[in-house]
This record gives sequence, C-alpha cells and structure tokens, in this order.
Amino acid sequence: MTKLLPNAGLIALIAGLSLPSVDATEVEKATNLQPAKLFAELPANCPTPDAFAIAPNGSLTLSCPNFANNKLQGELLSLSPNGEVSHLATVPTLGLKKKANPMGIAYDEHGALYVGDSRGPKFGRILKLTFDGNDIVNTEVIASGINPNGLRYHQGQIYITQLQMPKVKSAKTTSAIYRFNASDRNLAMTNTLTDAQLIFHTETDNQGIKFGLDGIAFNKAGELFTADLGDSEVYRLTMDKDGKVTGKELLAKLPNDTRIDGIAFDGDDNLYMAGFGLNQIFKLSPDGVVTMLADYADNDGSNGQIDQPADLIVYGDKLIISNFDLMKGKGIRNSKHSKPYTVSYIELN
Ligand SMILES: [Ca+2]
Ligand SMILES: [Ca+2]
Ligand SMILES: [Ca+2]
Repeated sequence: MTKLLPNAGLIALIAGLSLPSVDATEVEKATNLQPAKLFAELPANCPTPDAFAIAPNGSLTLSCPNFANNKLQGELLSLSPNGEVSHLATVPTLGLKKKANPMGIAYDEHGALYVGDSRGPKFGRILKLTFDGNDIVNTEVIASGINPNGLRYHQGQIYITQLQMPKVKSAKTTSAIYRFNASDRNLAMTNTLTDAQLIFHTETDNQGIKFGLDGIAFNKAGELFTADLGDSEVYRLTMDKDGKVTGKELLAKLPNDTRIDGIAFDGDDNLYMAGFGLNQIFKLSPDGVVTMLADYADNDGSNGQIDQPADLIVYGDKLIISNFDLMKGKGIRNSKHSKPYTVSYIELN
C-alpha cells in the first residue's frame, strides 16, 4: 500500500520562505546564501557538467553529456581533491552514430563504472565500463530502451530514474525508477509500466514542468530516496524483499520552480538537493529541517557562482556542485549558456 504523509507544516514553511511567520526551528535560511567557491574550471569539452562519483583512486569522476554542443563526444573527466582536471575517458558510442550523453554515474566495489547514457527513450541505455587504470578495456550494455537520468549502485543493483515515459498515456507526466542486476546484459526495455525491472512509478502533478523523478540516493541504512523535479518533492521509498517499492513518504515539498534535480547524502544522513530552476542549494536534515544553503541570481558561473546546479556530491569536507548552465525559459533563473564552464563547492564544516 502506498502511504503519503505530507508534512503540512514543512510545506507551509517552505512555500513561505519570505514570510515572517515562518518557524525558524523547522526551516532555516543560512546566513550567507552566496557561500560557493570555484572548485574547477572545466575545459571546452565539458560545457554542461552533470553527475559525480568517487573513483577507486579517490578522485572525482564527472559526467559531461555535452548537450550544448553535439559536435562534442560524451566525456568523463577526472577531478583531483584540489580541483585539477584531467580527461578520464570518452564514453563509447558502441556503433550508434550520435555521441553518448553520460548523466548519472556510479562505481561498483570492483571499480567498474555504470553510466546512464541519456540518448532518448528509444536508444538510451545503461553502460558498464571496465577500466584498466584510465583505459576503458570493456564496454557492455546492461539495458536499453530507457532514457536514464539519475543513477545509483547499491548492493549489486543499479537504480536509475526515468524522468519521462512518453509511451505511457496519462493525464499527468509519468516517471519511474528501474532496477537492474549488475550482471544483466542487453536487456530491452519497452519504457512502459509493463517492464519487469520497473520498481516504482509516479505522476507529476505540476503540468507546467513536465519532468518527474530525477534525483536518487541511498542513506546509510540503505533506504531509497528520490526527488520529483516538476513537483520539487523529495520522497523516501520503502521496498519489499524483491525490490518492489511498497510505500512512499513525502519528506519535503519546495516551490515547483525550485526544480529539484540531483540529491546526495553526507555521512550524517543530511540530504543535499540541487535547485536547478533557481540556482539554489538546500539541505534536508534527518529530522526534517530544510535549510537553504545557497541562492544565486542569474550569472555566468564565474568565481564559483552557482549557475543552474544539476547534481552534487559530498567529497571530504566539501559539497561539490555541477553547474549545468544550459536550460532557460519560463520560471528558470538561468538566462544564458556561457563560459566559464564550472564546478563549484560549498565548505561543509
Ligand atoms: Ca539529474
Ligand atoms: Ca548561466
Ligand atoms: Ca557558465
């Protein structure tokens, strides 16, 4: 059975961040809302950085889907702890004509990298890259026929978010989470609700922003969390022993224009959220308190300014944030895609 427990007080508080009646014990606003610094300036082959994973050697791996320039390839960059950038690998196209669009990425305990190749619902797929040092020695397809966005690896399983399901005829936008075994190969998905690997789906109420489940993360206890971008909601999901989602609990509801994208935990189970729409970063504490950590005006990303944050990761004592800086339009604070291409950080301690 699906349970939904909206925290009415929290919803009211976040919706009214500027209201004097806000109870500061439940929702806080950090005193310095422009705390971000430049972690790395990215090369010309990474104009739209997306997701992060910590590599076996302790460096950060960054995915570059490069939607801003289709003449580029899909790239993976390596960032050292002090922000030095080097090229890790070009994501193989495996016979397809168009470049790969690597988005969500995660390493397993053996050092293989799973990549969400977001090339549309027909040709999109999950790849497994096996490395020898910095060289890709094998690329395999776990599954295709889905358009992955967020991706996590947990206990031998790969979990991905499916932002939209255009084949599902419903009044509202349908989106989903799929789960694959790391040992799966060449599975063909239909991108409909009949796929056996689909473990959860939902509908996005806000039809002004037709994107659904995007961010995905596990806490220390192995509980699964996800964020609906169009509704700017964060859920905790419960799964049965077969991995099917049996319940969802609403933990936070932000204004729709926040557009929560990537989410990531720290070691104390604080959940950080990338506010893609309005250049904001939020923190949700385990006891349900939401703090706005960053709030940036429209900018070009220089000096570490948050410029359309897509995803984030806790890396040592830093919260590292990718600046996607591409989408614009109604309700989106970003007005222009431009250099510099950057990764920002916020000091956590
Ligand atoms: Ca995302
Ligand atoms: Ca910008
Ligand atoms: Ca920029």
